[in-house]
Amino acid sequence: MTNPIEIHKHRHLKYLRTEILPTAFCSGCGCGTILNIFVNVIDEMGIDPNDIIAVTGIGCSSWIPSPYLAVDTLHTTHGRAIAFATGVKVMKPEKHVVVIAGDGDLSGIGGNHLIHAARRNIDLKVFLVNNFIYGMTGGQVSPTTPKETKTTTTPYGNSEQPFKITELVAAAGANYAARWTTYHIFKLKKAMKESIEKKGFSFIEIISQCPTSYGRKIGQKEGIDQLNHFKANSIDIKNKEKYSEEDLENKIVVGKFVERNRREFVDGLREINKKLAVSN
Ligand SMILES: Cc1ncc(C[n+]2csc(CCOP(=O)(O)OP(=O)(O)O)c2C)c(N)n1
Ligand code: SF4
Repeated sequence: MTNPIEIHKHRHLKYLRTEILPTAFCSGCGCGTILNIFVNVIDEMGIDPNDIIAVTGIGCSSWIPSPYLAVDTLHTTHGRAIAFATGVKVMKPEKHVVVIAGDGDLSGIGGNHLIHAARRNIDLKVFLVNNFIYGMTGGQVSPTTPKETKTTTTPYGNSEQPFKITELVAAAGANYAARWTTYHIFKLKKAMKESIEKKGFSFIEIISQCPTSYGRKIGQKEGIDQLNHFKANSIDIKNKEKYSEEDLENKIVVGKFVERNRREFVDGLREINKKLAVSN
């Protein structure tokens, strides 16, 4: 009899570039978990990989779609994934255009593209992998690094206020914005499905572990230490009111922050084109 685990394994291999496996991610990194969840999502939703265009920037998280996903991918420059993805979506609105990249990439150098894509409400699915650091380059401070944290570029502690990215994207106008962690695999999977089904700018901030460039600097040496931290410190957005603003500083608020049905950007362009065609 065929081993069911083998069947399971083979069903998902068609979504991956098997010739370059295993991945280059460090042991215990959250990037592998996110890749795994995304592959399960497209498989369970029955999405044809030919209908996905994955766009990414530069960083460890940017390696989740490229080179590992066996879909059309655009591996762009640092911070510019959303700008490229915007062009792709305008020209190929029938495709699922998915962006997966890091907090440094999407909220640092690419922060402006992020807020304006949310404001335009363009139908991109953006999965921002927040490991609180510039992982690939060895642990420099990022816009999401918590206050007081010692990094290679803040050796005496980070004096800056970190971004609350999900709140920022929700306020900028996205149709869907949620935050989950790599500990919440089933909830994250459900959120990815919801975000793909939702037309408009859909955003999930995925809090993820980087034991190599972040965890070991904050006393959480192994990936599992960071997962335990996520588990112990996450609170559901539904219970947020029970906490003071000060208490919330050290918590990870998870859940769906916004879901609405504002007009999508490419649809808006089409409406204008139609009006122009009638008047000419
Ligand atoms: C224009 C430009 N500036 C800087 C870099 C160097 N660089 C490469 S990856 C990276 C940051 C990666 O951090 P993040 O986007 O958070 O991804 P992670 O590696 O943590 O997943 C930087 C600064 C670059 N490649 N291009
Ligand atoms: S440096 Fe960090 S983010 Fe990059 S692969 Fe290693 S653990 Fe993952």
